[in-house]
Amino acid sequence: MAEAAQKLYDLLKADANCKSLLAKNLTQERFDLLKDKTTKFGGTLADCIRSGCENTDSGVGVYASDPDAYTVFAPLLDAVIKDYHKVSELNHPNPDFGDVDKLDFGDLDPEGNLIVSTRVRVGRSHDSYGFPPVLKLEDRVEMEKKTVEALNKLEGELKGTYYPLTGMTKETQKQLTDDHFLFNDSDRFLRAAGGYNDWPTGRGIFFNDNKTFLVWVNEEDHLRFISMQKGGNLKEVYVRLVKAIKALESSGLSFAKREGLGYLTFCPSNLGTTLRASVHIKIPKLSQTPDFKAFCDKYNIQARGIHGEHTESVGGVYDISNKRRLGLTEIQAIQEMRRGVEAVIAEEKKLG
Ligand code: ADP
Ligand code: CIR
Repeated sequence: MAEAAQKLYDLLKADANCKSLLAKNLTQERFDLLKDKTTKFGGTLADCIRSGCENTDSGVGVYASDPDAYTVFAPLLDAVIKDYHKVSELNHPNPDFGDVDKLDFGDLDPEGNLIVSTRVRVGRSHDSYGFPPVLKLEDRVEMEKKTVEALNKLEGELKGTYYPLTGMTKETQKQLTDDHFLFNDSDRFLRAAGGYNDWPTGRGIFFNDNKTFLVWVNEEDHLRFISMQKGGNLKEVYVRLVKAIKALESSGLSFAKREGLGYLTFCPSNLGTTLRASVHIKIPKLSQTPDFKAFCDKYNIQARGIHGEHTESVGGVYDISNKRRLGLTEIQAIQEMRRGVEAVIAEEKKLG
């Protein structure tokens, strides 16, 4: 067990240029302290660091093997979490979605010139199961069954149908992915972490008729709830997601949570609120300025390509979202994204 971790650690140390949070925070002292430990789900240090050691161009480089890893491997994971979310203490507040009847924002781009679409997602984990490195095929199948039972209870605007990946034609999968609704198995960071083990068994997507509310089952996290639509109406998208979270939390499912860390997810970058609110936005001018990255950092926003993390922009359209998810409430994360997007729009117009 320790040998597997040692081999991986050697790979990490062999890349002197590695800038990941793993490389920064996995000191020899922490490695020695953790290398022989195992979680109650059977997770090891090797399971947590494999992706970052095999992919030294990782930004974060760590995935938790299971919910218990956040306790057993806390000396490493806490340091990475503080670094990513820019907090000095791990005292994540209780969920607070704000008063959805009194939101002080609506459409972030009322003229409809720049924002192509808006999406807000959260992740949830079943508290009785581990994360991909320790999951067995039967676990995924069981989780899928429990999840679909809960999803089938949704009503009104949230009512929809579950489409398992097993049996879905390649054409349908491609179309849904190209249209930004479905995930695929092309992320090498997630693959190295065990995220695609037994692919595609146990995975699938649920959505309503309008494809404005979707649930990913057993992608990176056990569950991802997604609200999205064309245009820039953040209010409509957010209110729908809050409604869905509340409905699913009272549907019999029990989600992994930890005092001070909020909701637990596979990747430590998603902990806490687990909320990522994004727009696809046309910013051909701002994105070409040398200060684009610094501009994003200033507003705690992150720019991604339009086919998801680690992809490129197409035609000057970027995915702009809140970067921090822990140490602030859901409504504060939304407001952080909103302020960032408003600043991006103002800057793009100024440059025009
Ligand atoms: P996440 O962290 O939410 O899983 P990814 O970066 O992997 O995000 O993106 C997942 C999918 O969601 C991709 O297909 C991406 O294009 C799509 N997506 C993200 N934000 C938006 C948006 N605002 N509008 C449309 N699609 C989006
Ligand atoms: C990295 O470290 O760059 C990848 N493991 C991705 C980190 C954050 N993204 C994610 O969880 N999807």
